[in-house]
Amino acid sequence: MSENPEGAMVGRELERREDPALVTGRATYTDDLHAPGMAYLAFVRSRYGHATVEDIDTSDAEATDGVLGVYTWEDIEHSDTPGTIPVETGFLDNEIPGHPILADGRVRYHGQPVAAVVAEDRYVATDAADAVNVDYDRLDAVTDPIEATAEGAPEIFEGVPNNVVTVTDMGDADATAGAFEDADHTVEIELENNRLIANAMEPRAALAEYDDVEESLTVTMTSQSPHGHRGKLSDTLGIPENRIRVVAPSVGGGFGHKGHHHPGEAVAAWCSRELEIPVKWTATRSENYLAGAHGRDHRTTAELAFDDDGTIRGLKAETHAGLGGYGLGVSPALPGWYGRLLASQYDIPAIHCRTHSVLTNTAPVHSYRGAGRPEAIYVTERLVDRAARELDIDPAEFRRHNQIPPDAFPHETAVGANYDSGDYATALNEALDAVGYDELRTRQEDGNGRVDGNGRVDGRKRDDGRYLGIGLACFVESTGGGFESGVVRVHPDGGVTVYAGTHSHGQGHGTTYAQIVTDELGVPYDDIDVVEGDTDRIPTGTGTFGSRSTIAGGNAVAESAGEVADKARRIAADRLEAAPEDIAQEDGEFRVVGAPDRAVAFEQVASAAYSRQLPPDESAGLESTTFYDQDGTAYAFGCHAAVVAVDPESGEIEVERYVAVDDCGEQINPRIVEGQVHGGVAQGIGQALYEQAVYDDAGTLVTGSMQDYAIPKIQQIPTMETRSTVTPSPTNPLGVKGIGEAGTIAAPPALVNAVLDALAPFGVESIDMPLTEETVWRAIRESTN
Ligand code: MCN
Repeated sequence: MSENPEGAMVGRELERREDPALVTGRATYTDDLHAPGMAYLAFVRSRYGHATVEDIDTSDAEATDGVLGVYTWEDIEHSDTPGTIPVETGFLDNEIPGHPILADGRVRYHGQPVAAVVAEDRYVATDAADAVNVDYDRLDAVTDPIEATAEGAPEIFEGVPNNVVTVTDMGDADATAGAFEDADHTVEIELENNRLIANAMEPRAALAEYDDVEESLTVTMTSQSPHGHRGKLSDTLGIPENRIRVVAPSVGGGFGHKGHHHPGEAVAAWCSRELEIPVKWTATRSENYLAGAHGRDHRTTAELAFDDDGTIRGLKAETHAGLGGYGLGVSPALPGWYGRLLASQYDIPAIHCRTHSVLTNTAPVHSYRGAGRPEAIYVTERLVDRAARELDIDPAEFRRHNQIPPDAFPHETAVGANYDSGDYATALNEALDAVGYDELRTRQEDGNGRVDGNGRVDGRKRDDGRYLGIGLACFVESTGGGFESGVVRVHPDGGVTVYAGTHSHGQGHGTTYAQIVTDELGVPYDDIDVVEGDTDRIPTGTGTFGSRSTIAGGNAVAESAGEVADKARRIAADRLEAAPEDIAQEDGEFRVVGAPDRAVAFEQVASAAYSRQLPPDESAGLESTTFYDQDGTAYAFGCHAAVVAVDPESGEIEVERYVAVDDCGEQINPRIVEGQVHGGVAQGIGQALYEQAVYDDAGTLVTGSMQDYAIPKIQQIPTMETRSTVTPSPTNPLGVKGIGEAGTIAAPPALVNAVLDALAPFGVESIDMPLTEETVWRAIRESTN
């Protein structure tokens, strides 16, 4: 690493350089863009959850002034385009076709695109879409993933018996059964991981521009994974990848669902090719609710086996995961991977998890911030609390007793996860210390000696009539994975551009990648630009999801920067007639050690790299490309603690304290790390207390707008107290682990455990998210009656 003129930048709490444009409204989003001659696309969407499409009458829409085209599946079929977003079926038990970009005679979820209308004006397009008359024959619908597997349930795809696309077993069923037989105690819980909808500031949008002379397509769109979208557009439209450019400008957040390929972008591209004009589509918020990929939707029965002294012997889980009406990409396989994290922080000798991936008449389900890890940790942390209560052991003590000790890493769990490094007890202790755990428990126990009507001591009850609850969530999070490209290019004037295959949509890569490169290269931070989100400027990329960017993209740009720094040093040595090992880099110059007057500026070296002044065995140019592939998975971890006050009369919950202790290895920028924790916890609070996508029995989404689907407002988010520990990851040279999803993983179990703790005097043992006032009130009434 070179000496930076400004001192080391990695580890500094720099403000995000991208924020001024974002917070002053000057950033460019897809819907801000206008192309000459551009037309607007609107969809006719299915009104029903399950139906055959008998007839589509487009005549009124076609006759509307300003309408340029009205299209159905027949038009797609006749255009000799595949027209179907593929499902990666190789690993599935059942062959399911992909998602047709317009309905091919059947609709399988409310909101599925049935026809497309392109018009000169956005409002004309919407009105004309309303004028399309679709004749449906309704079919019975099923929206619950357990009911969908029952005998006689409506069949969603032919050839997929009981709507089960695949069943995945993880761990050792026999060993787990043995552990359960031998253990002193077992507890069982049933729980639902509620279905969620992503709420980015800009809903999904695409501006498609087909060039019929070049036979090439440019799609500017809300993407977390531009190269991934390019590949899917290629498959769906039959256009080779080298003729497609995907650009992702500011997207206003993604939270997972902008990594998946939906019909909207592909239909916009198809219409642009058909009409030979640019076509823009911007989903309304309600369209995003109806037909953007949803998240979670697990129903689980789980059991824990443990001994009198609190030692966990085994864990069993059986999960039905709703996939929605179609698979999208790898979505049918995703539920099968979730079991990989069920060991959480604990040394559990035997685990078995069976997951059923089930079609339902609902919007497709794919990854939503956390993608399987929140679901797994929720199961384990709920079980652990339940077991501690069964033994009347303090839940912190129960956890501590079972945590994998720091000297046991690397550690392979019973479900095959290879934990790289960890110090779980320290994170737990930090959280307990920060929240003042012992004092809170003493306060709960002492209470004021009240006895409720059933003769139970309710020490948790406070003078204001509300009940005090404390909840913990210890967690691990698999982060990183896949290769990533990182290019560092020094221009002849010494300026630097960094290109990475990831995409920042709120994470601040423009800041953190520049921090990494400035340290490696020894050039000023402000001289480094970071470019992401353009398949024509970046060689290739996997994209941003799975909290992988810092590990994969960060190490890719670090390695490239290191190679460029080595070459710059060799060129400087040649110009200074010294050996490279005798060259030091200081204050933007290369100097011969011991001869400070013999120096050459970085700019001169850059210029020499593009001239005939190169050393004889050096090639021209000063840039490097790395395709970085991480060695294993980095497991971030932490412990979050929530303190709640629950009013038993109204069911209202107040989150009085929220403490987050996170460990993401070395931190590039602690301020950004903290911001990521804040955002993730806010989303986790949303899942725990407010959010749920609800369908009625006919498959109609009844939470189709922000009036019905409650995302938390700022006054519902408590002030968070954040701390961190640092356990470097041996999987990568920067020693980093991801942080982008930690909050969504930890907050739901911390909060639900806190509320169950508060409700213990009422005998409430289980409750499902979201913990609305009504849910809490009913749980109290049902358990005390
Ligand atoms: N970071 C760091 N040191 C570390 C780890 C991370 O300084 N040890 C910094 C990174 O350099 C980066 C940020 O923290 O600037 C997040 O990094 P990382 O954990 O690698 O996660 P990704 O950048 O891959 O982001 C993905 C993750 C996911 S999967 C979702 S979903 C998500 C999230 O991040 N969606 C977000 N955070 C979001 N934040 C915003 N504002 N908007 C979204 O849509």
